[in-house]
Amino acid sequence: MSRLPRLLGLFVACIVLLACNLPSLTPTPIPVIIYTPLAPSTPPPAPSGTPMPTPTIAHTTTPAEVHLSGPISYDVDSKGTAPEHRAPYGDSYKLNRFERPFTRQAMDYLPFLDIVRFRIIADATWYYVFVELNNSDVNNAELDPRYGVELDLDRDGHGDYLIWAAPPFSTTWSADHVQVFADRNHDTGGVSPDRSDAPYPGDGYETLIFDGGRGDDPDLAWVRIDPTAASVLQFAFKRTLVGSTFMWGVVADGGIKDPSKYYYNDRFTEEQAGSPEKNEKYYPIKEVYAVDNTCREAYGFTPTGYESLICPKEEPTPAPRTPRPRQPTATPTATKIIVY
Ligand SMILES: [Ca+2]
Ligand SMILES: [Ca+2]
Ligand SMILES: [Ca+2]
Ligand SMILES: [Ca+2]
Repeated sequence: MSRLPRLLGLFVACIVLLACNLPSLTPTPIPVIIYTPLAPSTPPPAPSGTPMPTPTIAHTTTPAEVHLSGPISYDVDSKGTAPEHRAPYGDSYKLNRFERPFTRQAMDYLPFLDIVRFRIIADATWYYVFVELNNSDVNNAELDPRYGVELDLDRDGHGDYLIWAAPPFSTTWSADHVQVFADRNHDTGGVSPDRSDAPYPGDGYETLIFDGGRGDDPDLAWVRIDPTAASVLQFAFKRTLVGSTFMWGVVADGGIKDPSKYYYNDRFTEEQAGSPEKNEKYYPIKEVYAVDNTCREAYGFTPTGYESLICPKEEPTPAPRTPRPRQPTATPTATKIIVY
C-alpha cells in the first residue's frame, strides 16, 4: 500500500514532462470539403456500335422538286469501247479534259463515273445541274466517288468554285455531304488553263467555304439522286453564289479526288497521267485515273466561242455556193470547223 503514492507521483511527473516537451496542442480548424456532382459537359459515350448523333443544321430553304430538263450538253460515252479497255476519243490532256471512267492500268470500265450528258436549269433561288451517268452505282463502296460542278465566274478558264459531293447519295435533297471550295489565290489551271503547266505547285481549290451546311449560308448547296432517274445526280446551288453569268462543267472523280490538285494536268505530266486512247503514246491511264470531266458551257451570255475550255461547237454549215468546175482528180471533202 505504501507504493501507491510513489506511483501516483511518478505518473504526475511524466504528465508534466510530456506537457513541457510536446508542441502546444492548439486546435486547428478541420477543412470541410463538400463534394457536389459535376454537371456533365459532354454527353456520355455511346455504347459500342451506336453511331454518335450528328449536329443538326437548321435549314430554311430547300431546293424544289425538279426533274431532268434543260438544254442537253453531251460528253463522250465510253460504253461502246469499254470491252476494248479504251475510250473512243474525247480525252485531251492538254485541255485538262479527261474521259477516263476506267481503272488505272487495267482500264476496266466504271460506268458510274462515265458522264454522258449534263444540263442546267434555274428558278428564282437556285441553279439545278443534272449529271447523267451510264449507271446508278454512285454509292460505290470501293471507289467512294465524288461528283462535282466547276464554275468559272469571269470566263477566263481558271475555275473559281467547285461544288463537291460525296456518298451516301439518296433521292432526298441533302446538304450533309456537300462541300463548296473556292480558289482564292487564282491558281487553278496554273499559268494557262488551256495547256499543262506540270509540274505546277499550286493549291487548286484550297478554301472550303461550305461544309455540309456549315458556312455563311447553311443552304448554299445540295445534292440528290433524281427520284425518277437513278443514274442522274442533281445538284442545287444558290444563285447568290455565282450571279447570272458564268461558265460551268461537271466532273465524276473516283481516283485522286483532291480539289487542291485541280487541274490534274498541271500536277501530273502527260507521261505520268497516261492516256485512255490506244493510239496514244502513253496508253493506258496511270496516275490520272477513274475520272471523267466535261468541257465548259456558257450560262447567261452568248459566248464568243473562244472562251477557255468551252465546249466545241460546229459552226453552221455555210449555204451552198455555185459549184466551180471540178478538177478531174479532186475528191470533195466536207470540212467542219471546230471552234474551241
Ligand atoms: Ca464520258
Ligand atoms: Ca475564273
Ligand atoms: Ca494549266
Ligand atoms: Ca488556289
